[in-house]
Amino acid sequence: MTTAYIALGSNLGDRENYIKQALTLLGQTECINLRRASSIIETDALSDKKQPSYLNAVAEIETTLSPQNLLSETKAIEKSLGRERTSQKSQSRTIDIDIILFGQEIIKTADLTIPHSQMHLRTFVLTGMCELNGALIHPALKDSMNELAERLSGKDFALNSNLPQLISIAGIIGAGKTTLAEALSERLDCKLIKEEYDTNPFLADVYAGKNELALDSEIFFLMSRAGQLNTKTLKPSMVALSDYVVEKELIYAKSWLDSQQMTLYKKVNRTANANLVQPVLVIYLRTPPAECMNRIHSRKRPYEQKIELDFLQTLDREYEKLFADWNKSPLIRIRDTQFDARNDKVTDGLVEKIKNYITN
Ligand code: PH2
Ligand code: MG
Ligand code: MG
Repeated sequence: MTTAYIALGSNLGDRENYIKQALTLLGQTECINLRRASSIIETDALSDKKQPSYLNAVAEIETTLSPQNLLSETKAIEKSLGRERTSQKSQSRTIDIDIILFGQEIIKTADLTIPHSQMHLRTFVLTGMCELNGALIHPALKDSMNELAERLSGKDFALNSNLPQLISIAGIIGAGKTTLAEALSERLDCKLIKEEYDTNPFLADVYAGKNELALDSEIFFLMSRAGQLNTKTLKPSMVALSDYVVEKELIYAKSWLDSQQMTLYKKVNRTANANLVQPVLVIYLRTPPAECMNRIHSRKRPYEQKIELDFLQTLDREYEKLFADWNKSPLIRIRDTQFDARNDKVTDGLVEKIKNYITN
C-alpha cells in the first residue's frame, strides 16, 4: 500500500461536477482507496490569464498500483470525463488529474515525473496539500508542505526558461550575504553579481556623517544595479546569483535622504529600475542585528565601523516589512541561527532546494 496525492483541476463546463465525478471514479477504481479530499478552491489560470478560472482540489489515496498503472487509470478517467488532448499545452480542460506525490518516491521517466515538477510553485496545489497533510515532507526538497506554501505568499509561479534565472540573496549589513552568495555560486557554477560598495566614491563619506552626499551615493548604487541586472548581461535561462535585491535601495535611501530628496529619488529609482531583470528566487538571510554587529567589527571594513546597533535594528524592521508580503518570486527564509554557509553539508542542502526553483 502506498499513500499518494492527486491534484484535480477543471476550467471548462460544469467544473465542480467534473471534480466530484473524478473523485467518485477514482474511489471506484480497483486497487485505489480514496481516503479524503481537500476543499475545492477557485483559482486564476496560471500562465494564461485569458483562460477561464479553475476549480482545484487535492485527494489523498491509498493504492497497490504501480505509479505507471496509476497514471493509466487517471488518464482513463480524464478521457471518460471528456478531456480532449491536443498538441497545445495548458489549454482549457474539463478535467486534469495529476499525480503529485507517490509515497516518498522520486520518479523521472518520459511520461511521468513524481513529485510533480512544479507542485512547489503552485499555491493551488499546496493549499489542498496543506489542508490534508501540511507536515508531509517533499521527498526532493526535504521541506514540509506548510513550508513550501509559505514561500509563495499565496501566489502561483511557473518555471520559465525564457527568463534569466537570477537568484538574489537579501539581508541587512553583516548578515552573511556575500559569504553565502560565493558558496552557492561556486556550487551552482554560475555568474556571481556582487554589490559594488567598494567602488562607490561617496559611501565612506556618507557613513562618516556627510549627509549632503547621500543622494549622490544612492544614485551611484542605482546606476551600478542597472549595469549589472540588465538583459544584455543576463540572457534567457542563464543562471546568475546576486548578493542583493534592488528593493533594498528604497530602505537605505529612506534612512539617509530628507523628504524632498526622497521624492526626487523615488522618481529616479522608478525609471532606472524599470527594465531590470527580476529574480526568479529570493533567499532572505535574517541574522540578528547584534550578531551582524559582531561580524562588522571583526571584518573591519573601515567605513562600516561607525554603524550603530540602532541603525541595524531599523534595517532589520524594514527588511521584515519588505518581505512580510513579498510576492514577486518565491522566497526562501533562512534564520542565521540554523544556518552556516561555511558548513558544506548545509550549503549543499540549500543548493538542492534552489535547483527546484530554476530551470536547468
Ligand atoms: N493547471 C495547469 C495550468 N494552469 N492554473 C490553475 N489555476 N489551476 C490548474 O490546475 C492549472 C493552471 C496545467 O495543468
Ligand atoms: Mg496539470
Ligand atoms: Mg495533467
